[in-house]
Amino acid sequence: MSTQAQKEQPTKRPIIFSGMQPTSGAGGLTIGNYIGALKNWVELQNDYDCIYFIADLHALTIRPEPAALRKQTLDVAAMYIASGIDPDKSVIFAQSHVPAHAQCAWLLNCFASMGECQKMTQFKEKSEKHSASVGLFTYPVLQAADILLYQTNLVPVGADQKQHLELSRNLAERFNHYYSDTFTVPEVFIPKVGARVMSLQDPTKKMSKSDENPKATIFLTDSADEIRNKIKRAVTDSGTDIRAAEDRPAVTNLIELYGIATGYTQAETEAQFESKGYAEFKSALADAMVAMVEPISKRYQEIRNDKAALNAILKKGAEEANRRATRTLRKAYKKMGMVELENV
Ligand code: ATP
Ligand code: LTN
Repeated sequence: MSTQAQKEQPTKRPIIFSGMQPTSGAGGLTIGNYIGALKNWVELQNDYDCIYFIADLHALTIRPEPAALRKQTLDVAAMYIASGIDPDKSVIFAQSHVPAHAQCAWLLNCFASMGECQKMTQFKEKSEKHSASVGLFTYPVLQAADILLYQTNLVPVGADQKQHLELSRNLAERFNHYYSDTFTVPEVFIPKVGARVMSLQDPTKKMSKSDENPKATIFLTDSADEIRNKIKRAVTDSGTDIRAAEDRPAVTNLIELYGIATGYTQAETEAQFESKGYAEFKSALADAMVAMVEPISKRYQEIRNDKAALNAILKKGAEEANRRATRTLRKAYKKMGMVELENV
């Protein structure tokens, strides 16, 4: 190859893949989703080949209302873009538009053991609350298929996804060992700060979009007044000082949120509020949260209202995702012994 041609070859950037379920109820995505995942996805776009999807097939494990699922899938797509995912830089698509996900999940189902799925914490927790479907049981296998189909190098997620990612890695390694190299073994990327934003009402629980108590969660669509009220009502620890410590989980969580929204370190925040009480700290935190969330919720409304543009983005994303996923699926089929038809 000539030097000129070499220069023109685009350098292959590592592949980033991640997604969220459209199981958001009325509220949509939370500041936990934003801080633990979305915010990092946006930052990674300039240096990596990024693919972000909406896990609508995963959402079926809790059997949502069809109309709600349809709406929430578009809500999540709009929220990705409002948060800064740029459809000209990253691939954005819905899982159900790429049949290879369900197909690859079947292949991996034949590689995963019952024991591996049974020990998943998320499955154990969810199946204790409701009677579980087989889909819920194999949820992490579908997640592995999502990731492995794109030859993903790095998966940016919050801390709660670590165990699922470990399973994806194990399945990739097992498959490669059995049939020869087929899938890239992905690494997990968990942010140092904000990987586990806690509930405002129970700081031992992670903030979750499906929490029954609306005061526990700040949604990215909340108004400034709603945000201020939720922070005012957030539980605190005994004592009055603004100091993070293991036995002060509520204040530690609020200090971490303040740091994320303002850029201050924990020590700087503690120094800033050294002789001040909760009321003053909470009011500053509320200002910082409103400043972080307001621009996102404003952009969100505009994007969500333009259904044709959203549809076009998802269509373009599905085309690219199908192209990439089909290539990997074919490779896996071939290695496993499926007959390839000629002239198709
Ligand atoms: P659900 O309540 O429906 O289980 P969720 O709010 O926990 O939803 P997910 O769809 O499971 O959200 O997660 C989407 C992404 O956001 C994942 O990468 C997850 O790790 C991250 N995430 C979710 N909640 C938090 C949180 N409280 N702190 C940090 N990251 C989070
Ligand atoms: N289980 C994930 C959603 C998800 C996902 C993925 C994340 C499904 N498939 C692939 C990263 C990569 C969750 O956030 N609850």
